[in-house]
Amino acid sequence: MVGQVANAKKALNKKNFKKLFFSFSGAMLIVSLFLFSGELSIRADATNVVPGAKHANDNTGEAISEITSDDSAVNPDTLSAVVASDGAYTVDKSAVMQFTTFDVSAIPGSSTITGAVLHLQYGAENGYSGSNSIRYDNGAGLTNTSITPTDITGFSADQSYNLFTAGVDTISEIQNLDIEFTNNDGAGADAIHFDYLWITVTYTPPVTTLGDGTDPGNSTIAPGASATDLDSLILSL
Ligand SMILES: [Ca+2]
Ligand SMILES: [Ca+2]
Ligand SMILES: [Ca+2]
Repeated sequence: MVGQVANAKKALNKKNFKKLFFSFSGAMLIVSLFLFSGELSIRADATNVVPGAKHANDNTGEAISEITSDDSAVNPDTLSAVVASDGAYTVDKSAVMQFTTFDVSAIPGSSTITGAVLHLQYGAENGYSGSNSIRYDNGAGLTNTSITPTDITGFSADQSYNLFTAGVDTISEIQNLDIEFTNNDGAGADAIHFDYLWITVTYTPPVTTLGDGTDPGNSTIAPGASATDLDSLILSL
């Protein structure tokens, strides 16, 4: 009887040990996956690139600073006129909004672009009946995106269009890209108001590799380079 109890206890301990071991391994696996994905996210650099200059076609009368922040408190359903400093870039009936460069200064020079997505938010004055889409020009003329403002209520949710898969995949193309919208409202004179518009760019910065035995003091590190491997480092004071 005593022996049976001892054996049963042993079996129980074994079972518990197994249970404990597997839950511990499971936890470690989750922890390592977490650490690994953390490392990946550190290397995926991203920045929002805002319009840098207006095209000569732009006759809205608005300032670029109106469209670089998600900050407008206007009521887009009732706002009918261009108002300076209200945080909305207003495109009245028959007016043209067109940006001809984007400010890529935050992206290190030799980076590899891995994504470029246009993001914007708009509102429409009640009665707007235009049909034009937001267009982009990557050198081949103005081309429709899939974003077409309609007479919604309030400001829209974030609207996005994948420029990268449309061929905008270098720093220079992003910098020189045109984004355009012409208000072709019909009867009445109803405006489209943009709160923000930018391109979210993801990129891999340049990597500088120093050969073994190279004196780092004699090397030039590419601006924005990310160190990925270091055999040894000697500091001379
Ligand atoms: Ca304004
Ligand atoms: Ca509306
Ligand atoms: Ca704004």
